[in-house]
Amino acid sequence: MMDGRIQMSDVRSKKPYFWYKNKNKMSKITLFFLSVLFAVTGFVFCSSCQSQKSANKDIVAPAYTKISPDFNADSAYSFIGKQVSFGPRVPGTTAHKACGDYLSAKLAGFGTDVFEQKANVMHYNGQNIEIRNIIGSYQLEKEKRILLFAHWDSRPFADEETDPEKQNKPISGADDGASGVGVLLEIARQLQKRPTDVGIDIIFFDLEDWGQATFDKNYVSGEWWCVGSRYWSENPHTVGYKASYGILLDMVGAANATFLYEGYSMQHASNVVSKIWNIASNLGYGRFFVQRNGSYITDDHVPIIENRGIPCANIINLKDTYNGFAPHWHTHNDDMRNISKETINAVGQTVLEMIYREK
Ligand code: AHN
Ligand code: ZN
Repeated sequence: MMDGRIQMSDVRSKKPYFWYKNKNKMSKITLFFLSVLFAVTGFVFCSSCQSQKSANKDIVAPAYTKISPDFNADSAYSFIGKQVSFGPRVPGTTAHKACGDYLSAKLAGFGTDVFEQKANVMHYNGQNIEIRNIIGSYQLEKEKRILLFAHWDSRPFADEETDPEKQNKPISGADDGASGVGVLLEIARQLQKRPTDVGIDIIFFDLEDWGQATFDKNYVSGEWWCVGSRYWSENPHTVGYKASYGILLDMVGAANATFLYEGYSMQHASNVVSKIWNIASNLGYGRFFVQRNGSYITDDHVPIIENRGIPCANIINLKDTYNGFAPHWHTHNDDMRNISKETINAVGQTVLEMIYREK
């Protein structure tokens, strides 16, 4: 009983096997093994704690490294203001001609190969309108290409106004038209400084916004929206033009804009949409790029999807209003007061990041 060996009675009394009735007799060897055991379990436990901590850190805050150059919202803002300063860019007017010349010169100045596509189309009112699509291309030798586009014309009437007097006047279109073009001009300025791995084509489409007015009682059936992009989609400036995908910027300038998942974009380019919206979220622009379904909008991306088979995503400010758009849409409130540098920065930086990540 007193020789230090384990007794059956000790086991039954649930004392651990290394329990000794006489602690003084605990052998030095046993003490040594015990301390080794504690040291090893302590080390294993602590190191597993450490790795657990760093694993948790990775899950909570995934590191995202922006690889694109900084988009300059002041610069984009000034390009929007310049377009608006010409007056409404209604096809057939001197303001339209002057703004077209400005856009073409800007694209050339930013180092693109410029191609202007001109054509005459018959519109629903019997008017013959000359359209002018303005195209700027980077690195034409590259086979893999991405298409970025916006419309540069502005609507000849303000049919969302209630006063008939106001309805018949053309809108400034700071958001509806000029914003997308302004953001793309700033992207072009960045592309001149540092090229992407893929080729980029920028197209400013004409005659997007002369769809028949809601107040017009002589309804004429036909495709009266997106005429410039439809023309180009059937007659591309280079034979068999192809791009991996396209991104349309339409009404991307308003404060608190919400870019929902537009219907046709989801139907034909859901992978492009998820990439764009994920990048926006990673860059901290989730407030603008809301991950929620929006409505289907007949816009410049539709003829390009249909006729060229290019998957296109539309970045467009969609709202839960009766017409689906922001309150200034097709009214005289669509002027520079609506343009937010925060919004154009979110859009410009997201699109830049998207194209600089392309290999
Ligand atoms: C429709 O209202 C069906 N499409 C409008 C597309 C548009 C007009 N984008 C800007 N202005
Ligand atoms: Zn419009």
